[in-house]
Amino acid sequence: DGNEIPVIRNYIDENIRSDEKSELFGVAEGKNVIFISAESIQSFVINNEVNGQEITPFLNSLMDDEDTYYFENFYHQTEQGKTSDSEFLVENSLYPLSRGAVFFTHGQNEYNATPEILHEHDYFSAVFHANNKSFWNRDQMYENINYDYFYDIESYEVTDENSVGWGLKDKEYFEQSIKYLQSIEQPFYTKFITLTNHFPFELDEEDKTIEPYDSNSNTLNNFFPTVRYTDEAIEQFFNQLKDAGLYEDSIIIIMGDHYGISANHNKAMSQYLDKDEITPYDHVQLQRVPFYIHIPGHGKGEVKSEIAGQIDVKPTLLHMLGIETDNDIYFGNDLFHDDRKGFVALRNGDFISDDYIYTSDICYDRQSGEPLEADESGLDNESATNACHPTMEKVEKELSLSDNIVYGDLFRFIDFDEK
Ligand code: GP9
Ligand code: MN
Repeated sequence: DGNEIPVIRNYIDENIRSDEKSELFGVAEGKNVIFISAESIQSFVINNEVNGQEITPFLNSLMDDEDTYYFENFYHQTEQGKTSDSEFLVENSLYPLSRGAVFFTHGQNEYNATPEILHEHDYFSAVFHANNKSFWNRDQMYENINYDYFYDIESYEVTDENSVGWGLKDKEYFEQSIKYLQSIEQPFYTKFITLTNHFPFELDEEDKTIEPYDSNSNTLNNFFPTVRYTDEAIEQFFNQLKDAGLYEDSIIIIMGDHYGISANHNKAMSQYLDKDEITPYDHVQLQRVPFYIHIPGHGKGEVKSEIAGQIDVKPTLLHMLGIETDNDIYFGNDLFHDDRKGFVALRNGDFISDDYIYTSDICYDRQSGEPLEADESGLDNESATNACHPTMEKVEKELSLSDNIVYGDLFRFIDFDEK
């Protein structure tokens, strides 16, 4: 019956929300938003090589661009709902569920998602994704959170020649999307979900511009050429946006949705990364995905090292658009604000804090990657793990408050428009 709402609001006011406006508040007011959800791209490929060749030349150059903010310690926070979980995090700044896909199980809940909020600010919103509309229950969820239009597979011309793996190749997909983007009302809020760099990373020979890696994992081996393909597709999309006259008045956000290479490939991964083994600490660090905010003409971009996650996208974006979130309920921070909560919660209760990484019941020093345990300073194992305890409790609390909202459909009881 909504009795928990004051508790939740109190938590947000004390731990999440900041009273002051961030440095970039309003920087993109009235601009179009082009959000690219880049399938399975992990941060370890950025500024890295395979067989002596750059994997992502375009994304590397974008990172150095003066109009771009790149977040090098940005984590995905998804679970079994994969892409749909990342969408849920981005649109709502709520956590997905620890089992199943919230898009399916709670697709009919009341939300206060970004498209709904932007609707109130005269934005037209659309998703572009060349898959069946009901995959991940997207058709229902998108309608529920007020997306104006979903350009699903029916909007694309898909043939044997222009498809590979899961479907329409990314280059074809962007190419075919431009005409729709030109036809919709501005300002728009749009989401583009790529597909080619999806497990098992199939690619036609003619599209392979770099060679696969050589290890016992074909999954990891083939990952690199498909990542490069998507990198080229995004570069091409930037050029098409410029040609279409859509670039200048837009901001472009690129985010990896979740990992592509699971822990099943740790042996090959340790070979690639030239490590003896992938420790639990390394595994958490591999959950970093690229996050770019590109603001044409801004000139003040930089590489940001502060910890961040998908939960932070909604408040960051809304504030950039000059939209206040005083009455909203969300668990992320504006990434352009110094006043932040200091941890990124993974869905399984593991976390990254400014100082520590907690996983597999081990408290690691974040900088060194060394477990805190009995050492010269006389700390016993238990008190070493205790260094992580205060944040463990906060993470647990935050995840459970978010779960209460989803399981209880608590937003039914709130009118977010009333001030
Ligand atoms: C399917 C695409 C991939 O439409 O988003 O989904 P995933 O398997 O990555 O969740
Ligand atoms: Mn995905």
